[in-house]
Amino acid sequence: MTKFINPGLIKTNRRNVLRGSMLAGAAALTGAGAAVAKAHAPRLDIANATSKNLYKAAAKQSADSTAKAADLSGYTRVKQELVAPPYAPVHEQIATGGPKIIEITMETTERLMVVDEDTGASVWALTYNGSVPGPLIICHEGDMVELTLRNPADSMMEHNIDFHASTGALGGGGLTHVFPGEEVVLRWKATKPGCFTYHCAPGGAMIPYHVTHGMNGAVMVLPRDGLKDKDGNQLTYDKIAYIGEQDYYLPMDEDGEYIQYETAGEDYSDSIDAMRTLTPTHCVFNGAVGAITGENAMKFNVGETVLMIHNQANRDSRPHLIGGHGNYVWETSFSEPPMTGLETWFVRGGTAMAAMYTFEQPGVYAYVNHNLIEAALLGATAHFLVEGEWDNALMEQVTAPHEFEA
Ligand SMILES: [Cu+2]
Repeated sequence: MTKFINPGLIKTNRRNVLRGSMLAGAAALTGAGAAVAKAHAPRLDIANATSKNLYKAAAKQSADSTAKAADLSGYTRVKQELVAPPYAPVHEQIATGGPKIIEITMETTERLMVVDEDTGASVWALTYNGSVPGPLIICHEGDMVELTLRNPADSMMEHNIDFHASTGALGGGGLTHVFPGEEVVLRWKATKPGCFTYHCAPGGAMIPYHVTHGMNGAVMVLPRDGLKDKDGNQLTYDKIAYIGEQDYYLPMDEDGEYIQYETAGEDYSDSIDAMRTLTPTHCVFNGAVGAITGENAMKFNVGETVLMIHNQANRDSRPHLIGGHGNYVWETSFSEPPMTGLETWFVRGGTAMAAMYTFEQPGVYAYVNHNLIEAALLGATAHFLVEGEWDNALMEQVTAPHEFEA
């Protein structure tokens, strides 16, 4: 079947579309992408209307498909209430009962977000459910995820979703294009256990534009019998810390001040220029500088085990827990035995991964991208505040700092 993908609804032209297309061959140009709008005055209504008719045609084609209906017998339907990061939805670590169809709903909310209060940097974030990253989705291998994706009527742009955990149709991206005021329902089967990213992928240069405006998140597909070490022993966690690392490329004026925009999408051409540098102005955890530091620190107790899920949809990262370790680290699949005792681990750009640690000492732990420039200057730092009894056997300040005699 054919799906029409409009690679750009805002201030674009055919040359940009072709140069930016990551879906050559998969994307049929609609011509709407050639509707060049004036800078800062995108004629989205025209572009949207043109594409909409083509989408309707594609939907009809899809409806005429002769493919066999999926056998849903044996599945139980459940709803998963998604929650804002850094928290995880209520879930079972070890699946009880048979496979489930997990119903979730996400809205493609476009909202102005402050990225750094100190500099006034802000972004018209493109989000799933209003947060950067989008909410964490959790299921088990063999379950189906049934997503209702709703694009609010007051949105400026079309959106969709590509689930790296799914199989077919550009990860569902080809079947989920929704224009403002539309909703779509996609069901996909979780066949591979692990943590996976999901992100918006409307086509062409709009793909990195949406992804670097916050439109990404993670799915965790647990093995039905839960996590195991290399010898098959059960591993469980007490809490999840869901970290979405976001690289932003925010346009600046000649004076080096961050430009403020009136509406979502207005920064499109400036953003494309900034993105071309491949040099992010910010690398932050959960949308903004300080989103998980200071008063926003996550709280744990000594003896608690945390599963740190790290999502980076666009760029490599190297998380490190200062003062702790990755006791068990799954950089790729839950089918592989976890690596153990890591100091720093790796997030391939375009993935989510998991690391497990049990706290042994109280205090403040900094969870950072150990490119320390990105951690300290660009924002990639989170704080974990851990309470409990200090263990002198593990560490002790034998003598406090004092002047020594020369
Ligand atoms: Cu989008």
